[in-house]
Amino acid sequence: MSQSKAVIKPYHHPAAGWGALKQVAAQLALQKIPVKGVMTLLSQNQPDGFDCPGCAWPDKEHTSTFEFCENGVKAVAAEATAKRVPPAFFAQHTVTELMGWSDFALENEGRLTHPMRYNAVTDKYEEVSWDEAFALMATQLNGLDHPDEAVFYTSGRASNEAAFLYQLFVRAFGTNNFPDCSNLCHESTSIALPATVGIGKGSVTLHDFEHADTLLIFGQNPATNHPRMLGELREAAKRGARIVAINPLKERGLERFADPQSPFDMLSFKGSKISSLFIQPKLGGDLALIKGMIKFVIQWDDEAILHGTERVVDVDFIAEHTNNFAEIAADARQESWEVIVEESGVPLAQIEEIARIYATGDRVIATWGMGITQHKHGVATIKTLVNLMLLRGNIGKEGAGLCPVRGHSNVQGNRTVGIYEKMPLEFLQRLDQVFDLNVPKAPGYDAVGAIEAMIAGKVKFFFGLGGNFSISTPDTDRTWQGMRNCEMTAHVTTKLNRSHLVHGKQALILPCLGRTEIDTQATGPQGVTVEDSMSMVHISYGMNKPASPHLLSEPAIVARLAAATLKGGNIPWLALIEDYSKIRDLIEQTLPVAFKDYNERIKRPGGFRLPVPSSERIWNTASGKAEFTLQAIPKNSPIHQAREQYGDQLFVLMTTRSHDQYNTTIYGMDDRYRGVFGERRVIFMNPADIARQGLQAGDWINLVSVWQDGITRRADKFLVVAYDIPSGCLSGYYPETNNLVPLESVADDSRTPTSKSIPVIIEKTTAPEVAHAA
Ligand SMILES: Nc1nc2c(c(=O)[nH]1)N[C@H]1C(S)=C(S)[C@@H](COP(=O)(O)OP(=O)(O)OC[C@H]3O[C@@H](n4cnc5c(=O)[nH]c(N)nc54)[C@H](O)[C@@H]3O)O[C@H]1N2
Ligand SMILES: Nc1nc2c(c(=O)[nH]1)N[C@H]1C(S)=C(S)[C@@H](COP(=O)(O)OP(=O)(O)OC[C@H]3O[C@@H](n4cnc5c(=O)[nH]c(N)nc54)[C@H](O)[C@@H]3O)O[C@H]1N2
Ligand SMILES: [Mo]
Repeated sequence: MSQSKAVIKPYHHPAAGWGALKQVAAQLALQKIPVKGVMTLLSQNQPDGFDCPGCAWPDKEHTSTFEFCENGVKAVAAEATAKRVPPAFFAQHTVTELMGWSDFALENEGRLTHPMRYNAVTDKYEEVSWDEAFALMATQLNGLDHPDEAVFYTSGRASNEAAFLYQLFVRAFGTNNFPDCSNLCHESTSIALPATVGIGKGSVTLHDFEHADTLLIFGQNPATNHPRMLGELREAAKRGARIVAINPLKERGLERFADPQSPFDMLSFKGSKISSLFIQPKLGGDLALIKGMIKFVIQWDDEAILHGTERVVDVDFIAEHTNNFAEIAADARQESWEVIVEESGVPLAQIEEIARIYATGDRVIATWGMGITQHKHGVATIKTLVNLMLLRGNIGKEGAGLCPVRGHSNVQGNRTVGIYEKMPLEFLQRLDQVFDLNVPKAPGYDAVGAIEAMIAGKVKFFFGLGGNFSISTPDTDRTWQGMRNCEMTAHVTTKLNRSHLVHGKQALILPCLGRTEIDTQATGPQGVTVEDSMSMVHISYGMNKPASPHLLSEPAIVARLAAATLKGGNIPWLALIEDYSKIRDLIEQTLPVAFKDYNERIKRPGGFRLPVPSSERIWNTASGKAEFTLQAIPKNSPIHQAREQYGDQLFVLMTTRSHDQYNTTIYGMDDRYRGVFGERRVIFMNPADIARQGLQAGDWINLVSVWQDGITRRADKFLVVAYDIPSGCLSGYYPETNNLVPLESVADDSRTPTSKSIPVIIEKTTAPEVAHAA
């Protein structure tokens, strides 16, 4: 009999609702947060409060009353935890022993309190002073043969102030090696949008959500990952807007939602209906599906021309604002319906239905997440979506536009202020001017490039400003080999995680303040600024007492590292952190248009919006117009090739988040809306596939990747769960399945790992010997 504690029980309630309140109570208990701590949670996203370290979804006005968000509360509770990891903890446990702990168990120990240094003789981390830690890193950095032997990772939670100082230090040191979490996330968006609409950011604001009549939600699970977005969706649905969810997995959270602030929703137990139509393409089928929608629109438009009725495409917009309409219209006319249906996995009648919804909407917003970006053809899919939206002028008008939904709370801001391995030359030259530098101009390593270089022994120093690089990245076994090749690894961090255990020959843990904590510098408490997914920049003040008196802020860590490493130079690193408004002044000097009157404008409640020209129908492309681009439906991808070899034994695996995690931070073992409790090693599978494989729900399987490079990649012992997912598709959780993603399996042009399309075969196995410890 299986010893797993798994309970599989379909969820029939709406998203949020009472379940959310129950989970919040459980999380507060787990983090040992007393009732008065709840006040902290309530001050998040208030005018004088801190920006929620959860997702990048914007706040209503940033001044409105508290919006309840279950996963926001979990994110804050995880940081505000009363539990601590002092040096005494490390004295008791070797790194080898800690490697046997689960990711949940590691972070569940609580907040790190002191800087720590790895001692290879005892295999333990030991307390080190900050001065010593900075001196060690400076010696290591200055001893490299070339600055490019160092890489500097960023996780998108760092503030604009920390990120700007960081990129300035790293470039002054001499490299553009900036792998970041964006490389693993929305990079496909950041490549597709500038080429087509002139800027890599979304064009909509919350105001547009209030005026849209049609919403297309592609490849995104807002009930779990952007719960506050459900408020906008519920309002839209109530207004009569049509909402279409496009997702291979029947995500319960996209169907109904109970707003904890609405007594009616809560007492009726039913909540509000969200999506009016749920389309289930096969994994990676979106490009073909969108092309099918375009083909219908063109067909109906051709009929309108023939009959002299009102045109279906927006003729004036196309003429004034776009290029290449004739080419993509001709391409759509010649595309075969068979190919569209086969490659999308969506029946023709449904493609027609969603196309009709699109074509009859006057104000359409398209949103997307990781279900679109993390595919080999992620960039091409987003460009195809832009084609669709341009057809009817759905960009740059009220109630319509492009809405990539970002992940980390300041991932977009990090890019704006320079965290990018190939920042535009204009920005780099500006740094030279403002700071009298000669920063390197050649592109650095992205995330995948950094791992390849580490494996090849070309990188000796790894520095992480937040995040959990060892397991948020693909090809875990090989990534670990790369990390262990380094001479030194150092992580700025709040909690113990796997990346501290998979370390270089020397290793440092540098514990920092979280965003919820009061950051006191020479001139008093400091605020930091962040940019949300809709380009709104606002200030955030911590309210909690720091978890330990030995913590430094992220800007302080960067400034002190810079001061220790770069002798001479004219940047007064230590003076800059006395008052963060000085850092903001430097950001303004570097980017004078976007950040004009930076320090003044953040005083306004809600902050200010950075310029997004596409919102105004100004297209910063080479031609000055929005570009329709020709995109082919992929017919010979690694998935097609693997299927040729393995037939219906071949499955395509996606890796997603459960409801109880924040990326690699695991809050608990449940995935409430998908009806899974007490187990993370599960694989969702179509019932007919389960039968065809001679399996039953509740059996255990191993997964093996199909990739032609002679490397065996496997992930063992997963429980089979029957689910409403297309035949041939599987879903499992990240990071347990990351070892299956080949490092070389990246999206064309953006190099984002293809975390949503991994070709695998399955093997039946037996239940694990012992239940997977929490
Ligand atoms: N609570 C919580 N909030 C978070 C995070 C978290 O881990 N926990 N992470 C943050 C981060 S960094 C990010 S990037 C975002 C991620 O938020 P999401 O973009 O929602 O990310 P995933 O959980 O990976 O879910 C991807 C969704 O896409 C669907 N999907 C997969 N493949 C395809 C496909 O081929 N086509 C279509 N149409 N759909 C597909 C999946 O079924 C799933 O519903 O959330 C952010 N917010
Ligand atoms: N297979 C697969 N892999 C994926 C994905 C997927 O969908 N599937 N998604 C990808 C995506 S979208 C992303 S964004 C990446 C995320 O990758 P990362 O950003 O690298 O990972 P996180 O899990 O968000 O980082 C968590 C750690 O950040 C630290 N931390 C938390 N708060 C702070 C803080 O305020 N300051 C500092 N310095 N540290 C802090 C804590 O120590 C915690 O352990 O993962 C990617 N990997
Ligand atoms: Mo992300």
